[in-house]
Amino acid sequence: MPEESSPRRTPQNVPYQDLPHLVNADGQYLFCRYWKPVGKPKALVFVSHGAGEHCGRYEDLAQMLLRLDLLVFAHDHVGHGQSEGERMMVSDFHVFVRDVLQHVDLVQKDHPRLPVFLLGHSMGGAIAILTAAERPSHFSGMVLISPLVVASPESATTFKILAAKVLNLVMPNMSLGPIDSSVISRNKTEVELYNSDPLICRAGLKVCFGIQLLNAVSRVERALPKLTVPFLLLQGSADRLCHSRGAYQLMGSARSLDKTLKIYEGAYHVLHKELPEVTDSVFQEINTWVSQRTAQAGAGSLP
Ligand code: XOV
Repeated sequence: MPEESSPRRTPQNVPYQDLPHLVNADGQYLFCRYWKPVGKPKALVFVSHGAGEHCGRYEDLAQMLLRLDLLVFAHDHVGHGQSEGERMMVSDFHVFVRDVLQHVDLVQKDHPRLPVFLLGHSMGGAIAILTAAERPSHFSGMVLISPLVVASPESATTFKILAAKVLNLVMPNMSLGPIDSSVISRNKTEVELYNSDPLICRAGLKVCFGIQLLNAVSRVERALPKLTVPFLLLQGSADRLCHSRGAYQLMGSARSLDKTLKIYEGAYHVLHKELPEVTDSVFQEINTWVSQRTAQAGAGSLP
């Protein structure tokens, strides 16, 4: 049968030939997004989304970075959004990291010598940290919005971790239950958008995926003392999905000389979709931080 008659399609049944995409090292098709400035970009930014969500949720952040003349690019991680792979499954957490490095290398081929930044939220933050750790001095900076650094004390008690490890051997596909959407954000509109987005996987987190998240946490912990990339870290004090303890651990352990932490008192997990006073500040902080680090030599002052 000729190839044209059976094109690869997204889980939503759209042919990949009609969409920006890449093929990863396992032959899986990943849906990509690009926000390209009209002129020559000042820098590149890869956006790394979190567990269960997709990169379309970063449209507003990408538009803001685009207005700074940055080329913003992203893909839906394997098992997410419009990419292939069983929903919220990954053979090993490193697959996420490997795919990000492939995409970064691909875009950098067209833009050699431009600085590259990473922006990651939650699980996407853990991916960003591990990506930066794998390529010391490759990345010019990293923006982390409530990154996954420690396992949440609620979802991962010592007992639950042990139970998950045992369960993974006998029932890897058992559900640990879905993320409670009310703890995502205090902004009711954003919780509703999360609950109604067809590209979000709201099914229960499988034991085998929980194990990969725990692997990520322990790899991040080991990577931190080697981390030298400049970063901006934003964290809500009332975050119940990624505890603020993780942010303090990141600040304390990372070797980076240029590191900034901003805590949002009372804010929940998805700071870029929180109450307007929080989200406006998040956008402003990211704008200022990135602007200062992408300015032409002599144009700005840095710590
Ligand atoms: C675990 C386990 C761990 C957004 C995201 C991981 C929130 C969704 C958390 C669960 C079981 C070990 C949940 C939140 C991305 C990180 C989500 C999102 C669960 N943000 N995480 O806008 O990535 O939509 O963690 F065994 Cl560590």
